[in-house]
Order: sequence, then structure tokens, then C-alpha cells
Amino acid sequence: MSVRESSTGGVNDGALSPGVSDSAEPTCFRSGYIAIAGRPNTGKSTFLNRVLGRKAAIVTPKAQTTRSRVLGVCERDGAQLIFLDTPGIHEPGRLLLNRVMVRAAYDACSEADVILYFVEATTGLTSEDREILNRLGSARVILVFNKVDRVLTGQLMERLAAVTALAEERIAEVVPISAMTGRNVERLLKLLPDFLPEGPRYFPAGQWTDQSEDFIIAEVIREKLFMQLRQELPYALAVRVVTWERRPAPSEVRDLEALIIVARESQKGIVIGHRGEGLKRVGALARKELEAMFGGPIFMQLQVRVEREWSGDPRVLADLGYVDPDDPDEDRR
Ligand SMILES: Nc1nc2c(ncn2[C@@H]2O[C@H](COP(=O)(O)OP(=O)(O)OP(=O)(O)O)[C@@H](O)[C@H]2O)c(=O)[nH]1
Ligand SMILES: [Mg+2]
Repeated sequence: MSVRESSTGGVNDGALSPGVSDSAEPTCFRSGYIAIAGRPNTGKSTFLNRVLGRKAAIVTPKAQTTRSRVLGVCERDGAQLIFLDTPGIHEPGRLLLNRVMVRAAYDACSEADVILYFVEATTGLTSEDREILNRLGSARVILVFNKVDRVLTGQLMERLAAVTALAEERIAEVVPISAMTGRNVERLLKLLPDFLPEGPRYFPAGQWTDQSEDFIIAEVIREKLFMQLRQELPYALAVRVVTWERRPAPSEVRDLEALIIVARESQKGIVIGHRGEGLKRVGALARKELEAMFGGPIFMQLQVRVEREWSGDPRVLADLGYVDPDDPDEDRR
């Protein structure tokens, strides 16, 4: 195990000890899957967005924002890096949605060539993290200490030293970064090709995700709802796109109709807000972002619908893109 930070204690682009990737460029093309896993809210989606230089996954200050695996592709140093951002691993309880989320994270890790396991630099590796790591399949792990912008260097060094002392074979590298500021992120990316096998470009140049436009749009709206609503409500809703189409030329307008699904009648009123103000605010924020994303005007209509117990219904979860409808084994974990 080696720790990728500077000998002066700060996080920079120098290496303290040699690791797998200190050799020259890979001589052949490499490609493979890199799972981004960890407890909720550790900055996994922020990292994916920074690496891709675009918004691939939604980010909020609330835990359990990501609900399904989000794939993002980029090419670096003679390798195609295929990232799988995953929902934060938590104790799922009995709710099917939570079980499906946690399972998506474990599944992505079991398919991956290497796992970036995110912890917060402010807390370090907890016993809970170590339990999760033991259940993550056999791929090697790069332990990522994220949010280093929030810790004092001395504290960071102590926590890194504590992990190094564990000397777990499974942990190939420990890399402190800040996904938010970008600090040390390039350094981490440079390590990755050496963890991947030789292989072809699985995705054609230019393709950066496998998500549909409908899914991305629904996620942007959900992000705005997550940011606006308090307490448990964000967890009680989902978003589904009903219509997404361009009007005939010469119009540049796209029509978007989306449904905000809530579990109870009382939640509907809260989402809509007094005189519809809540829904208007969410709509305005989402439209602004989507217009920038798709480069043109959008005529957007949002409706709120009650679908009781939607988060426990496998068909609804499949419809929302949270589970694979062909996968019969959704209760495995
Ligand atoms: N200060 C600081 N905040 C960060 C950093 N990375 C992420 N955050 C913040 O941490 C919060 C959670 O970030 P996300 O990227 O949504 O975290 P996540 O791990 O994807 O969360 P889940 O999808 O819920 O598992 C957001 O408020 C981010 O802005 C970082 O490097 N520094
Ligand atoms: Mg996330």
C-alpha cells in the first residue's frame, strides 16, 4: 500500500512512495471499469462530474442522492476509463428502493476492475467502512480520502497514517483528494490505467455515458427537488419524464413534460407549495439548467402525482430506471 501525498504533508502532485503507476505510459490500450463506491455523501458523484468535466450525476448536500449506477466514460493516458458512480452504501432496512440502491453499489463493485472507495477525510476509515470493504468482491481498492479541503494537514496525516498501519493487502493505494476543488484528482487518474486490463474501446470516442436523455432530465429535476425540500420528503419522491421532443423546424423549442411522483396526498401539497410557488421555483431552476445542457429553449410542464408505495413496487422502480426490468433477482441482498 502506498500513500499518494507529499512529504511536506500537503496534498500535491508528488508521490511519497512508489506505486504501480510510476512507470512510463502503458504500451498498449487498456480499458475497464472503475467503481466509485463508499458511504452516502462522501463526494462520489462530485468526483465523477469533475473527471468528466460535465454534470453526469446529480449532487446535493443530502445523503442518498444517487439511486442507481451512473456510468461515465473518458479517455486518459492510453486507456478508456469507464466509471461507475454508485449509490452510497447504507443499512437499507426493509424498503425495496433502499435495497435496490445498495445492491446496485455492490453489483457495480463486483463487475469492476478496480474500486475507488471514498471516505471523508474529516472522518477517515471507520469500522463501518471496513465491514463494507470486506463485502465488496475481489477487485483491488484505491482508498480515496475526499474533502481534504475541509481538514487540517496534521489531522489528515494522522488519518492517512492510521490507514497505512492497517497494511491491508486489498488496499493498493491511498489517495487524498478534493473532488470539489480538483486537488490531486489528476494524480489519482494517472494511477488508474495500470489497474485495467488490455482491452478495446468499449464505448465509441465521444460517448460519455449510457444514460438516456430522459433519465438525465429526470435526475436534474430530482436534484432541484432535493435541494428545495426538507426532511424526509426528498426521499419520498421520484421523477419520470413523459414527453421530451423537439418541435418541428424552424422552431427550436423542445417540449418537456415530467411527473413528480410522491407517495402520499399530503406530500403533493408540500411539493406544489403555496399558490404553486414551490413547483414554480423547482421548474425555473431545472429549466435553466436543462436549457444550458441542451442548448435551446424548453417549454416545461411539471405535474405532481400520488403513486402510493411507489418505492416498494418493483415495476415502478424498473420504470424509473432504478432496476433492470429483466433482473428477476432483486431481493438478493
Ligand atoms: N468541501 C467539500 N465538499 C465536497 C467535496 N466533494 C463533495 N462535496 C460535497 O459533499 C456533498 C455530497 O456530494 P455528492 O457528490 O452528492 O456525494 P455522494 O457520495 O455522491 O452522495 P450519495 O449519492 O448520496 O451517496 C455535496 O454537498 C458536495 O458539494 C470536497 O472535495 N470538498
Ligand atoms: Mg452520488
